[in-house]
Amino acid sequence: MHLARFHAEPSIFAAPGRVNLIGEHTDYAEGFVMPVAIDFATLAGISPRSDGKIVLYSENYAQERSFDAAAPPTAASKHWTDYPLGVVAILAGEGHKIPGFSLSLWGDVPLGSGLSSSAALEVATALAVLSLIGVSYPGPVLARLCQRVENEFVGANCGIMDQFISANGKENHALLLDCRDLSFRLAPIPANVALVIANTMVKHSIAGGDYPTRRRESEAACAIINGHRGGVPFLRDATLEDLEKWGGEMEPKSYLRAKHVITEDLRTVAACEALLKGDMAEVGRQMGEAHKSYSQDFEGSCVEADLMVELANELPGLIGARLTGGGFGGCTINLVEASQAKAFAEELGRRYAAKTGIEPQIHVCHASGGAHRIE
Ligand code: GAF
Repeated sequence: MHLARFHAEPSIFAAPGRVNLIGEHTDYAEGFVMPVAIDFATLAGISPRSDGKIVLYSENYAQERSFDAAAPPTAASKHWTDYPLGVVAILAGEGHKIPGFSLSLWGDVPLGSGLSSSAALEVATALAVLSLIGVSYPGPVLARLCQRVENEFVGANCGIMDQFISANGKENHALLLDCRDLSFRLAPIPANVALVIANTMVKHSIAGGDYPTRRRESEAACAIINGHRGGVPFLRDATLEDLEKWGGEMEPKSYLRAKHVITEDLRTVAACEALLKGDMAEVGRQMGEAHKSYSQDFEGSCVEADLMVELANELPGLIGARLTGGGFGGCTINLVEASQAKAFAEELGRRYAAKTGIEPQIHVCHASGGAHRIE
């Protein structure tokens, strides 16, 4: 498509979406997450132009937009171009001179389903633009730049998980990330375990509404603990004892949000240890606990996602199920014995549709590699 539209052979880059196995709303609290890159991805094809323009084309939206490379927009406009333009703005802010280029985008990460379509778009675009200007950054640095696109350009107050796994994922592995220093451990996913992603079809968004509210509530609890004993700039540094001591001074909702975040860090590290030992029953148990905490204490779930998890728990082959991603809709992640995955997916879809009248999309996936150039 790029060649036909722009009459130039593109360099092509791919960046995957992600599913988070465990560790929700812990990344911006400098805690732990354990995501996996998935088979859905965004592709970005790029070629230079000599007319000083940045021309962006989205195959998904069937839309082309043109900008002046010498003076690209510096503010978001709630349009899909915000993501590639945000990448341009952040890279320009880093001192890179951005030349004219044509960029074609195509992706199959389902939009608004909590599988990080926007992170995939940012990372694919960043790799493409960086290759054009002959710059290469280590994966963690690339992830941080793309997180800044969300925080500083798009205006979404997210953490680093999604961009990090898209840039650094490894095939057949989950990645335990310490969001404080960006160190990570890779834990192999056994070949007899499938990732079944079940889309509730309830739209998820982090840009407005509940995501920033939850973040504020949990940070308010952190500030109270920090006010008492210091050394707790983030909930990562707080303990359950802290919560018991000073929880009475917190708004009840803040207390519950903090309880989720503090216990989620413990569960996430425990789940990684279990995965490294091949103890899948323990991984599944931690995921089950994580869902309860996400739903009841963090109030980050919704009726449909709770139902999807409940139905999964009735089916043979399930290892663990929970709502994944930013919350309030989107997808559940189910670890399922591979030999049963197809039957599990069909039956889950059938039961969910029968109860809700909503036809869910259910995907049997595997852990894919991180962003790369397609030769
Ligand atoms: C969204 C955000 F983008 C992540 O940074 C993370 O906070 C997640 O929600 C919740 O764990 O995906």
